Amino acid sequence: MAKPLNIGLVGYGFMGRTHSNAYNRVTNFFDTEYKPVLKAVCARDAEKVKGFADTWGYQSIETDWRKLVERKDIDAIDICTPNNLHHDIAIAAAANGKMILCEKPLSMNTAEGEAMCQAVESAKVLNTVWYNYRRAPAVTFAKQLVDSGRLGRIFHYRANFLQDWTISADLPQGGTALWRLDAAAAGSGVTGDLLAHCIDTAIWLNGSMQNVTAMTETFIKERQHTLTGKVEKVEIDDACAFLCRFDNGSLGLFESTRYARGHKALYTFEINGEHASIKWDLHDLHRLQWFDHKDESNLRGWRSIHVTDGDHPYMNKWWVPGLQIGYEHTFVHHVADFLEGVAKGESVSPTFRQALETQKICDAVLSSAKTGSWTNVG
Ligand code: SOE
Repeated sequence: MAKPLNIGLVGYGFMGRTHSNAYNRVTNFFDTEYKPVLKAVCARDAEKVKGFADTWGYQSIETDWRKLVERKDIDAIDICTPNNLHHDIAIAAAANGKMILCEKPLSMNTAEGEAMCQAVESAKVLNTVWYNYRRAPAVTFAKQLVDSGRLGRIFHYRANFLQDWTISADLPQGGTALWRLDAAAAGSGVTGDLLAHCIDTAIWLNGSMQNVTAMTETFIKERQHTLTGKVEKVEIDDACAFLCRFDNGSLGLFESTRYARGHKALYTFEINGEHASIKWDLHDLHRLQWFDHKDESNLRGWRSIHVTDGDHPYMNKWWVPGLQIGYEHTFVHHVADFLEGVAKGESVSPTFRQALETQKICDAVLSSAKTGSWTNVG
């Protein structure tokens, strides 16, 4: 019989649903020593949070996160709130000895993130940040290929995260679902929301970055604010592009926007090495593109690997070879790894400290966009 791990979730938006789904499904597929128990969900609106609790199977509700983090029957706090609450909730949860799973990005900025790292490290509580794309089997497989050295020396790393949902000038900022457009709640725009994913994957696959040079743009300068009802200045970046130099000497090129008409969530990355190249695309997330210069010259070409076989990462837990899985499974994998970490008493990657590196890069990118100069990372 698996041991219970009592979860207290704060926030019930899109991410609250992806995490709750993962907690509910994980032990159907993964044989873990611990089983998540959905003890409580917390949000300000009692009626709505009750509805969420009923839908997903939470045993109780809270309307004040301070009460939730103090509850003796909670083992782990899952933070799914807008970014401006991550810091306070994490610090209080750590002070109460809770394990913490925090949505990305870790924090509003490096200073907050550093304080959060110190809090979990001095309280010695297990911690992780939900950079979920690391656990798409094709991305984990890319990591195995890079680590095996098969690509040889890496020359280039290229990533995009393109969306198109904020093009309309009539879209307001702030409030439920639209807090991502409000700098006071989100900290930044596409840099913290989308490029943070690209950066997390990049430093995982290709190592640390030394310095960056960036440009940002806010195409729609004013929007109605849902909370105040007034037309207010938009302070987030709608688009951001940056160049960087990695510690291993390779060059990086990153672009993100919410103004690429036709693209809903096109996250792609490509790595070019001396012997081989890799490409991945979130719209086709169960495939990894692989080009190997060692192939016979007349047979050389890009292979499209269907990452669904039993010897591909995580895939022996799901259906049979050839049958693919999708987006929500990345969260199930994160929970499965987290539970394995709990059994061993270890935090799983990315830990708060590892996610702080992404935060530092985001800060360097935003600072470089302001000054127009190359900026060293933290
Ligand atoms: C924004 O639209 C968003 O939902 C991000 O917040 C998520 O992190 C990303 O995975 C998909 O897009």
